[in-house]
Amino acid sequence: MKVYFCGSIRGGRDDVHVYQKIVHKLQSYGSVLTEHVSSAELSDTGEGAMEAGDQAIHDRDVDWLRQSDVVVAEVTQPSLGVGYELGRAVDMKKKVLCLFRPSSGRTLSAMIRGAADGDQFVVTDYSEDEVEKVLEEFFSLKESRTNQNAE
Ligand code: 6IA
Repeated sequence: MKVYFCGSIRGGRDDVHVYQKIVHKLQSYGSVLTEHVSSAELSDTGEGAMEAGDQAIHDRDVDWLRQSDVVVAEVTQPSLGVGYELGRAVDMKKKVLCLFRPSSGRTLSAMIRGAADGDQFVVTDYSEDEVEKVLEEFFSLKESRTNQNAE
């Protein structure tokens, strides 16, 4: 399974330690195409980034998004890039899980919360200590639905 993980980069790197936990867990389900998003070396100013220009980054990421089987986004830290990726993912009819931490004191965008349909586009409120359990539940449900559809 190919997983596309979205997390804020230029939107701010405050939650990078949470992205690391998520990516680590996602790697037990398949290959994470965007592992670099969780890199502690990557800063919002581009420090630690490859020399690719913005267009190359965009084109490569959209290509990975197309290849992916599932999209998981940590949406607590608002990011234009993550919002854009989610819009493209919906258009590509990808299965999407958005993870939001209410303890941040933020209110999630209505365009993300309001897109939830409980099936193809799932939005889950969680706290950092339950992130692994939330991912386990999502992937076991996803598997059982895939098996049902195959029968
Ligand atoms: O607007 P943001 O930068 O917060 O958007 C973050 C999202 O866009 C992530 O989920 C990534 O998949 C994607 N993205 C944005 N920038 C990059 C990038 N290098 N490399 C790969 N994916 C990216 C940018 C480095 C930059 C700080 C010079």
